[in-house]
Amino acid sequence: SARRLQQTLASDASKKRCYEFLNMTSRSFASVIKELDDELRDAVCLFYLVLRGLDTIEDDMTLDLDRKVELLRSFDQIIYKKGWTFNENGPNEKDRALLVHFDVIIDEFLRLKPEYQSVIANITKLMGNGMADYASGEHRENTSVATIKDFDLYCHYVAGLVGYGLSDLFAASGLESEEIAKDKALSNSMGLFLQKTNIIRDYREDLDDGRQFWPREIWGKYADKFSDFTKPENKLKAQYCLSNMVLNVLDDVPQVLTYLSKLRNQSVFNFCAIPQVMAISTLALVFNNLDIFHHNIKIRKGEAVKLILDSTDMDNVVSIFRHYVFEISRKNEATDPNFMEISMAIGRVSVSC
Ligand code: PS7
Ligand code: MN
Ligand code: MN
Ligand code: MN
Ligand code: MN
Ligand code: MN
Repeated sequence: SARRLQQTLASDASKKRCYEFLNMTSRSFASVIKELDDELRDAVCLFYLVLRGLDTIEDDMTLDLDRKVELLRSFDQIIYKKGWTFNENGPNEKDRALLVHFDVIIDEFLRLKPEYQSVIANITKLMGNGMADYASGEHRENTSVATIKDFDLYCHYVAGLVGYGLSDLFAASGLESEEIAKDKALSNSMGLFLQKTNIIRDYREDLDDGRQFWPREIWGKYADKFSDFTKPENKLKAQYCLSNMVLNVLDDVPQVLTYLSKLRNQSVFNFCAIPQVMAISTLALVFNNLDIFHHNIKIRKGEAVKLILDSTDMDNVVSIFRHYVFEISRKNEATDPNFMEISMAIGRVSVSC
């Protein structure tokens, strides 16, 4: 009928706009999401956009705190409110356009199969509440994350939960077996490895934005103030603090490799593996690299392209991990207080792959 046709055309247009928002807001995920098979692609795209909206609220340091907490805690309901848009003014956070036109994302979210909708809403609820706890000062000392346990919990909320949700979507699509969604610790590690590496690399950017994610339990061993690492007289302390952070992240590598080895679908494998190989190469780049205390560093474009082309199967991914873990062990210095523990963590990675 004419009405059906009109609805189909409207839906094609809003789906197209969602993919435009994806290209606009995601540096790294857009290309791997677009390569996913079938209906899983749309579900993951909408999952990304919903969480990108939530993270934009979390990251907005100009928003009134009570209002922020209210939005974060109710975001899982907002995604069901047809026509909802974010109208508060305030300086432009770079992803704000997505929230201003959030009605488009809601329309497409509501067109997903109910199974996909409920996975996304469930994770959004858990993440939004976790973000709200941290934004309102729980688990923190002043502005910093206090303990390693708090650090792990924060990373669980903002990234480990993404791992849970993605595994649930893979299973719901039938492209992967139900097994992949059962081992929560493996899915959590997939997110933690990405998030912790991002937090190390973004030391300076986050500090300049007034945000501190490194746990005091680690950095407090090396300085009195988190910003002290930018001072030239603290170079050595900064290097040792950084190596302690890298040591902390290496913990998750064996679980990441175990998770990847369980995947069966090629498009899902590429989607999962590419961000992880980018992270291990970033980790090798930041290790003992004092530039991170002054400006943003990134792996070179050519290296990133090569990694994407090479991440085709488990054997190749294991070779890539071995290569970068070897780079880390080559840079590991005997005078570093973390030398021995880093050697042991590398040993654990080596037996796992
Ligand atoms: C749904 C693909 C594959 C089992 C927006 C992918 C920000 C590192 O510093 O944007 O804010 O710029 O560079 C992604 C597990 C989450 C964890 C988390 C959702 C992998 C909102 C990614 C992405 C699980 C909270 C992006 C966690 O970093 O950060 C989808 C398996 C969003 C994944 C945030 C961070 C993601 C992140 P920045 P980025
Ligand atoms: Mn980023
Ligand atoms: Mn954030
Ligand atoms: Mn962010
Ligand atoms: Mn970051
Ligand atoms: Mn950022």
